[in-house]
Amino acid sequence: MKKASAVLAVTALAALGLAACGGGSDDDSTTAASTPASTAPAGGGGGGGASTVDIATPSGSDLAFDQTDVSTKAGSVTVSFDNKQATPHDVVIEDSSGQELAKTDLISSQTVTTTADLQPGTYTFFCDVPGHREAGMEGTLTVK
Ligand SMILES: [Cu+2]
Repeated sequence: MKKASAVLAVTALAALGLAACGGGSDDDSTTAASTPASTAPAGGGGGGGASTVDIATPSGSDLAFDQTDVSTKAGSVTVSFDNKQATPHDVVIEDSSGQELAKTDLISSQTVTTTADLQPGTYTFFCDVPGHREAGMEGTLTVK
């Protein structure tokens, strides 16, 4: 009995020692790996940029978007629309002259995306279900 316990104790200590060593080298590699992952200055790479804008509705039934002011960078812009409500909504992107540039499907309780090629400027996004934009389902999309 006593001997078995001693063996166990030694084994446990050895395991601890190994774990400590392993942990140390893991920490080193983690640090090294995370350094290049830090955000590099984007843009300036010339037009190839793609970005995503998230727009969602609050759960419940308010005729509103969670966001009223979103911004992104010029290029291929994907709008990801998460409608948490059972009420169907969509998202339309319109430029300052009122021209429709992109529109998501009309959905309820799901997420859809649509993509538009956007130049720098100020755009409007809204839900085009009758009455919803007027009720407040509208916001500004700024493209830089
Ligand atoms: Cu709507």
